Amino acid sequence: MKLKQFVVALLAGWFVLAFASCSGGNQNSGKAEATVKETVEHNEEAIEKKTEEVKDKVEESDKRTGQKMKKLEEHFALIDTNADGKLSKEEFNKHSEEEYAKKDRNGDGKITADECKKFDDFNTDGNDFLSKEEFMKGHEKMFDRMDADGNGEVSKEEFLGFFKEKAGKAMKGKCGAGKCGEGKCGGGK
Ligand SMILES: [Ca+2]
Ligand SMILES: [Ca+2]
Ligand SMILES: [Ca+2]
Repeated sequence: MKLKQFVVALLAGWFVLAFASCSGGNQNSGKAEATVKETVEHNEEAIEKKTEEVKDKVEESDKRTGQKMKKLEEHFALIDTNADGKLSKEEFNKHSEEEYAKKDRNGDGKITADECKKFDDFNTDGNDFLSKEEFMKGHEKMFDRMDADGNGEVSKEEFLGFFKEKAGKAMKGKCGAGKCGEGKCGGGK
């Protein structure tokens, strides 16, 4: 779709150019015609080249998105321990607990800012580490946000939708105020 729009825009640009060249009087119409022909050929080449470039870029980005979605789906399957295609709060909490244990490498019950991108959001008491309670509460809030229809379970669609929306927001550069990197603490990594 984007590719098509791009090509259309390029073609529109070419018509404007061609028209401008043609409307320069007819004294040198032969010469002008040759110039237009040259311009056309040149532009066709340029369009072809650009089209290929854009196509490559779109393919690359599709591939990246595909990989990301695949990772998210794998992550969902990992949390969905009874494999019923839905995440219960129990499943999600259990996963959060495991994530906490993983992140707290030296096992002192503290997670520091560099170990968790959601640190500021989760660190409700404002000290310099996340307690397990803070980590769990933060993830519970995240669960509620993911559960878009509020039925107490997170479906795969809700899960993927949550991270898709987040990715969209990040792409638009609206990720201020500590909203970036959401889910990096275990929700969607
Ligand atoms: Ca489940
Ligand atoms: Ca804390
Ligand atoms: Ca739900």
